[in-house]
Amino acid sequence: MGDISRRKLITGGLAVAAGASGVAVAARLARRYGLIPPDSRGIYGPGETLTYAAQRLLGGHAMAREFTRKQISEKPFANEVDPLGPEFARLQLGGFADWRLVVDGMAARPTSFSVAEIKSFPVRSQITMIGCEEGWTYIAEWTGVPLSYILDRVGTLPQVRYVVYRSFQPDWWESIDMSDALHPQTLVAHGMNGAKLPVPFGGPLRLRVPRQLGYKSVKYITRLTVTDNLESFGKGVGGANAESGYAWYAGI
Ligand SMILES: Nc1nc2c(c(=O)[nH]1)N[C@H]1C(S)=C(S)[C@@H](COP(=O)(O)O)O[C@H]1N2
Ligand SMILES: [Mo]
Repeated sequence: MGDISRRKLITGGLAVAAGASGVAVAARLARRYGLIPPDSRGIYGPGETLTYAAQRLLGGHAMAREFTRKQISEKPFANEVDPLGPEFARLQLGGFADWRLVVDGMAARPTSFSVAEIKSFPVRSQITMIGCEEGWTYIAEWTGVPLSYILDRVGTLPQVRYVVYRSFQPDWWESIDMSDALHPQTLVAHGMNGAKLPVPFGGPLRLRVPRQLGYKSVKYITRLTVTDNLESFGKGVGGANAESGYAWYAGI
């Protein structure tokens, strides 16, 4: 059975279960299997819960489509960001030698890495599509270290369920579950199309989450925090975008 029809079947099945046996039963099942996204407000965001649950029941390890070199967009579109300010300019002038990526939270060995250290880790490249919720997309080759490698190095504790990631831009932070965090295509990216990751595209470091919409691929990352809950971060819905009404889970 193709992916699409399987997906319809499972989504439909959950919806039928919700209708037939009551939302409470569906909610109890979803909670039991860890299928409730943080922005669902329990059972009151049934749309978000069904999308997330359906995706996770399909198995978290489906790959985002990869393209060929020929399909790389000639003119990738950098979505404009708010001014980065004088401190960023100082760091950039120094070739980002002073940039740090802090990795903390529920880890055996919390630490921080320089960009040079990150670049010394095993690299993976992939040609994937990034898409904005506003409708445009482009295809690029992204190079970086799998997030799973970094999580391994710091020794995340077994109860960890999410990775929260923050940007140099204080208004930009997001989180993903472990299915996406450990996914082989989720990268701490430092390269794009064979060159250093340009600043407009998030350099020096960007989290690239190709299985979700563009807004989950946060630019200028400075901190990764592993945690077993999202309640203590911001308003408790898992990200700046979810706080302003977008879905926390933006799977594509
Ligand atoms: N720090 C930061 N990360 C960000 C943004 C931003 O404004 N600041 N915009 C997001 C949005 S809405 C999208 S769609 C993508 C755009 O990626 P692009 O500039 O490579 O097209 O970056 C995301 N990451
Ligand atoms: Mo976007």
